[in-house]
Amino acid sequence: MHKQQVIYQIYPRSFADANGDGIGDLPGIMGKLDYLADLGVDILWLSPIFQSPNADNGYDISDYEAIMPEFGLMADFDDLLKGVHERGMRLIVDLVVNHSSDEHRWFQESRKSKDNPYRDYYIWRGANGRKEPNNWQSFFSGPAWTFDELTGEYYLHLFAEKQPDLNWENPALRQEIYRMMRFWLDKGVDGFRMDVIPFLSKEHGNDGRTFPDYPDGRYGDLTIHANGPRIHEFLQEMNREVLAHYPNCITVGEGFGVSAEQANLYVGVNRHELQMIYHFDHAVPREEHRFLDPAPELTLPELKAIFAKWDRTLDEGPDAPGWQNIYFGNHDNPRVLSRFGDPERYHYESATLLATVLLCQRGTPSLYQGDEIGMTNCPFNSIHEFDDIQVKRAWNALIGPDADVEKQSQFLQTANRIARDHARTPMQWSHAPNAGFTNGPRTWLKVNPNYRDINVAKQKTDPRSVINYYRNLLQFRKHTPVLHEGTYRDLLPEHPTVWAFERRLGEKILLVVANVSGQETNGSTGMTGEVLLSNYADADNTLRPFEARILIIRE
Ligand code: ISL
Ligand code: CA
Repeated sequence: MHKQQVIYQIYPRSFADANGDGIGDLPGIMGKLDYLADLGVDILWLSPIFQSPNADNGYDISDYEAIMPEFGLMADFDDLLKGVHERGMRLIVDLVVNHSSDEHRWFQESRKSKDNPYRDYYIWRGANGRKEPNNWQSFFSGPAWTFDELTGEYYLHLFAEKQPDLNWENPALRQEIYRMMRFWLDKGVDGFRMDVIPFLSKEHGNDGRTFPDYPDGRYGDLTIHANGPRIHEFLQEMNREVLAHYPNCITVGEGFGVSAEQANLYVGVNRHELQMIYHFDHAVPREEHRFLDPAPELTLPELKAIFAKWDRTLDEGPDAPGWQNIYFGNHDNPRVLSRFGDPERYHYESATLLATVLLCQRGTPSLYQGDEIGMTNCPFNSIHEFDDIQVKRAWNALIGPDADVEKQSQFLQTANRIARDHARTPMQWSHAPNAGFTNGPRTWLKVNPNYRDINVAKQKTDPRSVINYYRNLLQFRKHTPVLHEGTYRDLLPEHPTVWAFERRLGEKILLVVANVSGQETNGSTGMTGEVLLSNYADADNTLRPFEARILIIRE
């Protein structure tokens, strides 16, 4: 079922604002369900919509069974879920259970005293004569431990101090999570995207209590916290206790820190853990030091190799086959069009090429809101224009108050390449003020100034537009089984600018040929066949800038 389907990720804060407060909300999404159904996507993934103080825009939950007031009421959610189902779509919510908000009542109780019944819902340790219990670092700069005066101990938070890690060693906590999952599934929710799920199990020392320092050479490498000793025990328990009782439940694991070789431990068909996982091998590296020392962008051969490796390893090994959720964009990465396309010179061609490559790969694709109209990175002119806690914490850690201008501009230049905010600027619906995202006077985050040129309304009526190419391609994909189950083979793995691959299912062979560059290819790629779909009106035997074609080969 999920192998034919396409996921569309909505970042509710930035999708559509129905009450004019400049913040996206559930009624806003409700108003766009016909748009989404018409686009042709199948499963909507909502980034967190639950009660939260928004230290990390909802990835810090203070009540797992209440809707964030800024987003609306539970009645709005019930209407939305009904509306999604009436249109034949499904809805999955974001399960953020590696950590909660420090404003969750569990944590408020836990911090009251060492013998509070909720104490062990979280991970508390003494300093043992050190500065912190060990040298673990947070994703959002600084130590992963914060001292709590009242009980004189530290609590663990791999993310912000307002995101204390939940203690999955505690069976009572696990049962609370399973009960909450059933609450949403019994309401009719169709499944979960599982936030940093590989991190639930933490590596303990031999005494079962101390946490070992980072080993030499891996200080601050947070992927070390993934794939802990009991992670598969916990996920198999979650499956036994919850997921197995809801056979249509969709589960997508955020596979941060999971290698291709480890993937089938999570998604192998007989593992009874998760249905699919997405990886980070092509995500933009964003550890703190990257804000001054950015990693070079992937070359095309490197990107192709990542896709080929993951496709191959899911078919190999004792737990094969597995399945993956593939993507180019999400709320944690800059816009894919700005990474691998050329929005200035070839906006339509490069946006539609990226759509073609992604939607013809093997795996369940996730589209990210706005990619279907070719939204791009946004110019942020000062640190004050950014919202993301990760950017702000890195700025404070790297650029103190007296940093020289050179260092400040270096940080801003890099943040304008890698920050997560690029994916979080308001969806661009029309050329109306604030891109039609809100009728109110302001928005919670800057609107990309290019919204007059790039917006839904302008493209809807244009037959040669990014969104209409997506609609056609989504329909094509829906009716082309070789794209669901067919094998994948990269035909030109070393070619510096052309991505050419084959999908094969029985006698059916499809070729996808894409020129991921602004230069026309010299001479033919030798890939010939009947053109089924292309982002150019005609086809000759060279590939023009960002030209993508889907060919059928009749053997
Ligand atoms: O900084 C990152 C990796 O270098 C981010 O991609 C992100 O922190 C990480 O991938 C985990 O992501 C998930 O958990 C975070 C939240 O900030 C992200 O938005 C979420 O997708 C904490 O819940
Ligand atoms: Ca609103």
